[in-house]
This record gives sequence, structure tokens and C-alpha cells, in this order.
Amino acid sequence: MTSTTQTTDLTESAPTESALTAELRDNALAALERLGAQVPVPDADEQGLPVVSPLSGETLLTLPRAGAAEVDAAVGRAAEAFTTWRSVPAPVRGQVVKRLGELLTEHKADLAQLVTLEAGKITSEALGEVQEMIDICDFAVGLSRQVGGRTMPSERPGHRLMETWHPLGVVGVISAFNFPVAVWSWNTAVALVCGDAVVWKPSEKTLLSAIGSAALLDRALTEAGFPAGVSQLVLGEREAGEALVADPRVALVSATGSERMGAQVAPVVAARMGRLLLELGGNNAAIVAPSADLDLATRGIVFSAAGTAGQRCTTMRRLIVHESVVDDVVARLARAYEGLPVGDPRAEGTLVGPLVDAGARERMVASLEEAVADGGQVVAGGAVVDVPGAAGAAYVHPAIVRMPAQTDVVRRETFAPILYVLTYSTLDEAIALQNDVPQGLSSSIFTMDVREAETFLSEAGSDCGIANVNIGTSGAEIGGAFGGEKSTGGGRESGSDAWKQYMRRATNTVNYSTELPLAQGVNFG
Ligand code: UN1
Repeated sequence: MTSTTQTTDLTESAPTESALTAELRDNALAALERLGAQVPVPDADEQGLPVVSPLSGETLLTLPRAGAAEVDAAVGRAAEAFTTWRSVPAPVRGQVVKRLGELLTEHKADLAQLVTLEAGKITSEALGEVQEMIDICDFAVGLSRQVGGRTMPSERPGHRLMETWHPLGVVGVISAFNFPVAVWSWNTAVALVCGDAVVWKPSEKTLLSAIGSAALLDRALTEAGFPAGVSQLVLGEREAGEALVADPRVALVSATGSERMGAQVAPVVAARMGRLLLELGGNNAAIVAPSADLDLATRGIVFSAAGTAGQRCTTMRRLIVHESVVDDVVARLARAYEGLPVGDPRAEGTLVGPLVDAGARERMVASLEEAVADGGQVVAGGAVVDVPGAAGAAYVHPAIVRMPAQTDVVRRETFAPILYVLTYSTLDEAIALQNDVPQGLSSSIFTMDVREAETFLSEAGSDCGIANVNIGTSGAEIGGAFGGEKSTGGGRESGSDAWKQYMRRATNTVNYSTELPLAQGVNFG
């Protein structure tokens, strides 16, 4: 890629461009400059990759498009850099991640601004996303002095039986638009302390925040005198993603996105015996029991269902409410939804920003129509919202729909703010409804009854990777392992012992005796 700082006159500005788009471009370029990032410029004859902001729905600028050849070169550079990086002591690698955390802290507002411009998140949530990056850096620094194996008793005298953990090699990270930078950092901070190199293909919808984040890591690496090759960024679309997934030098593919994407990636990686870490769709439900603290539940539900305009993997999409409290709960939620400020995510007080694009809005409208055809009743929101000066943006009012049953539309993930409400009479029935979807990411129960809470968390309860009590389905901390079961893909990123997926384990037996006893008492001559 040619690396020249891109200025306004080098960008493709359509004649019909809105004043808002010009402002967004200026803001984005200024933030990138503060981040020390070079914005690559496409060749004159190249059809560049458009950077579109969901705030205006228009193109801010174009970037060079990486295809299979660029991915091949990036993986080559990463594989080469890995041969040095793997032998750097893990605590020293941790110092690079520590520096990345410091740079992220220093540039928190700059990166958050790019997240808002590209993913449409309100400022507080965008800052929270960068905080999540800082948190995982802290976590990974601690990990850099802890990754290690066990020693087990050997059955043979004078023998030691132990495990050693080694870096895997090149990790391919494919991230989604909705957490454009945090998910990269979960993978990268941990992979780097584990001794791996990372090739990152961000969503084609969030290229600038990727450029900004990668620039900070490059700085941390070069300041410490390490080859920047361990961190590679490829800005491309499907062709680039396919090349990365198929490349036999990529030891682990960590991909976040739709269930459909996962179903395409998984067989390719499996066929070459590569490792997979998938974080795919969620269809997260909360159960509201008769004993629930309804004030607390209402607040938790509104954040998880309407926050991030319903565009988190962990967004609450289903509410399963006891029949004795359902009318009360729905009335409280409808009141809260009525007052939700929808609009420019940069504005103070806005709680719901735009959907990522018009396609997302169409899918929301279509799902609402299907729900109504299934007998659903829209009790709040659901309308398309016009924001002055942003005609190309896709704003909607988050919706609540009471459903007579868990029909197909409810069992699918529509990546938009629709909360389907179902009722139950026994806890067993509620848990069965909660589990009766293809996905298994996040779940929660609102109850003051310890028996109900414990049953929900037991083996007979939620089948999800995340199960919470008296808290919504979204907004997990980085200290726990993050991921889910069934069609969500089974991977675990972020905290706890997720690091093990970024390393390979060797079992070592050392004989320090003068004899050669065989295991299992075998006698061989
Ligand atoms: C995602 O939507 O892909 O738990 C990640 C949460 C965030 C991460 C979401 N910490 O909602």
C-alpha cells in the first residue's frame, strides 16, 4: 500500500455530498492524524474501497483494496516476523502490550471518535469500547507472566511429566463492524503475549478505526525495537477474507460475524486442520420472574435491548416474562422506549445512534412485518426516524413486539433493535423457550429467588456461553471468557483461560534416571 497522508483534495467527493459528510471526513482525518496513522491512497486507476459513515450514509473517502495477493504478502510478513517474536520472552512481549495500553489511554477520545463515525456508536459506548481495549491490554500484561503449564506426577521413578505451551504462529483475525476495534484487541493483546503474529482483516465498514488502532500497535512495537511485521492489517472485502481463511500458514482463524459467515469459514479451516475460534450470532434472552426487582430489570433490559441500536452480538432480542408481571413489565418498557433519544450519536443525550446502513434498516422493517404477520403486536417503537441533515443515514426507533409464540422470526438474529416479548408460567417452560433457538451466546434471569437463579445457572438451565443474574445480556467484562455455544460457534475470546487457544500444548516426559522403565508396565526385551 502506498502510504501518504490523505487530504481532502485527494478524496472522491461526490457532487451531491452533504455538509455532514464533509464534516465527518474532516473529523476522521484529524483524529487519524492525532493517532499518527498514515491513510493509504488508492492508485489512480484502482477502484478503491469506500469508507462510508453510517451518520450520513455517504462515502468519506476511498482506500486501496487488498485482495488475495496482498493477503498472501501480509501472511508472509507475519510468518517471517513470528520466527523472531516467538523467542522474545513473554514478559518482554507483555511490555509491548503494556505500551499499547498506554497509547490507547492517551488516544482514547481519538479512537472513540472514529468508532462513532464508522460504527455509529454513541460517544459513551465508543469510549467504553476503547476502555475494553485498555482493559484487555492490562489483562494480557498480567498473563505474560502467567502463561505456562502443569507438572503431573509420573508413574515412573526418576521421570518428570509436564506440559509446555508454545506460540501457535500466525493468527488471522476477522472482525465485525459492531465492535470494530475491541474484538481485534481481545485477540491481539492475548495472541501477542502468547508469541503469535496477527493478520487482521477488519470489517469493510470500519476501516479507519482499524488503521488508527494498528498505527498505535506499530508504534508500540517499533519503539521497543521489534519488527512491526507481527501486526499486519489488510483492508479488503470477501476476497481478502477468503484468502486469509484458506491460507495454510494461518494457524488459527478467529472470526466474529454472522452465523452465515461462520458456516462458510468453518469447513475451509477444518479441511486444512487449522484451528478455529468463532464468535457468531446471538439471540439472547432474559427471563423476568415474578420476584424480579422490576425497576432494576427495566433499566437492564433497555440498555441491553436498545443500546448500541441493537447491534451487539450480546443484544437482548427476547424477553420471557412471567404471565403475572408481563403487563407491568411491558408498560414500563414501553414508557422507557417512548423517551429514548434517537439521533446523531455524537450529540449529548443521544442514546440510540443509526443502524450501520440502509440494508440493516430494511432487514429490521422486514422482520417487524413478519412478526406482525405471525400475530405479533408492536407495543413500542419500530418507526424509521428522519434526522435532519442526515437523509442517507438509517435511523430507527427501537421496537418492542409482543409475540404469541416463538416463531421463525424470533428464532433468527435480526441485527437491529427489536425486542420480542413472550410469556411463561413455569420456570422450566421459560428455560425451554430461552434455549429453543439455534444460537447460544448470552442469557440472563431477573429474579430475587435464589432457587430460580441457581436453577438457571445449573446444567439444567441456560445453555449459553454467558448466563447472568439480575443484569442484562450485554456489556460483559473482559476478565471472563467471551463466546457461546451452538450456532454461535463455540469459541472463547478475551479473559479467563481463553489464551490457551492462541498456543499449542506439548506434553514432555523427561527421564532423569539411569533406567528405561516403560509406561503401563510394558516389558520389551
Ligand atoms: C460483540 O458484540 O461482538 O459484552 C462483543 C458485550 C461487549 C462485547 C460485545 N463487552 O456486550
